[in-house]
Amino acid sequence: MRLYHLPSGSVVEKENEFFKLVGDPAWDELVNRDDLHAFLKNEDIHGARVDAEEVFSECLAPIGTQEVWASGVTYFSSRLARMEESKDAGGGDFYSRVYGAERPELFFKTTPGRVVGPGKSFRIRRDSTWDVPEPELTLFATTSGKIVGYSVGNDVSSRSIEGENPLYLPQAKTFDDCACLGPCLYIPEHPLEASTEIRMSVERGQNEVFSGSTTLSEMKREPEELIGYLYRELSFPVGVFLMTGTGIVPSPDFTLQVDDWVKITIDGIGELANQVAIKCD
Ligand code: DO4
Ligand code: MG
Repeated sequence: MRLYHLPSGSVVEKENEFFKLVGDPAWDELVNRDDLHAFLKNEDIHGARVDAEEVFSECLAPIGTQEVWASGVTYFSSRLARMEESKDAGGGDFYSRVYGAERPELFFKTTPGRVVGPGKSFRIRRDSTWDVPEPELTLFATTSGKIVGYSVGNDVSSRSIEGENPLYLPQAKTFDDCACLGPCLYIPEHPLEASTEIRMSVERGQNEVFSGSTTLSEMKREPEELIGYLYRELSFPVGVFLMTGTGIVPSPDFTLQVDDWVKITIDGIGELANQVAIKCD
């Protein structure tokens, strides 16, 4: 099942049909339940039917007041890219160490107000010269730490700032409109298969200037392992979103440009499409 967050309320998609939820529950309370799949399956809460077109044209990022966290260097391709971009700053060793370490790299990505939903523009920094989208499976875990949903995330990043010094990571990662999330929260009965594919393309005008793909089998860490570390000394009263790291890294000569469209698809979840903007004064 898929759950969409619309300005007019929440909509559940079941077998290609879309239903408003009875009683219009608040998003935070709706999603933060360990039995979310069973709850949404119950037809007693399925209200009026909604057109698919209305859902896709209006849906917002599937987030309420949750924090968004992220994981780093969870794919071999990301380890290589980080080592390359930081070699002049002497940072390469950190990335190879964290890839092999027991403890994963986890960092705070952003607050919900800096997250953009489907079809909306995200930002790249004016003081950055090398910018990339990072297509990432994004977990939603409840207060108890149970992973009940998945979404498509874009951990937009400045490689020039991160590459200059690993201590600049928060500036490379967190700024206005620095994350994209959507189009829905996917709530399967069972965890995602390792064969689940993540695909990304970047379109510039009429041209596709990048395309790439990976599968979850390439990820070095298990989703439960990442959530386990995140919850060690942190509590999340309304649950949390956790991006799981990128396994698709464009070649070093690629940088995002204003007006590029980034399209990310994850099997079962759907497509998240966003355009690049820059901050205007
Ligand atoms: O180590 C820096 C962040 C890496 C990251 O965001 C990723 O691997 O996806
Ligand atoms: Mg990332």
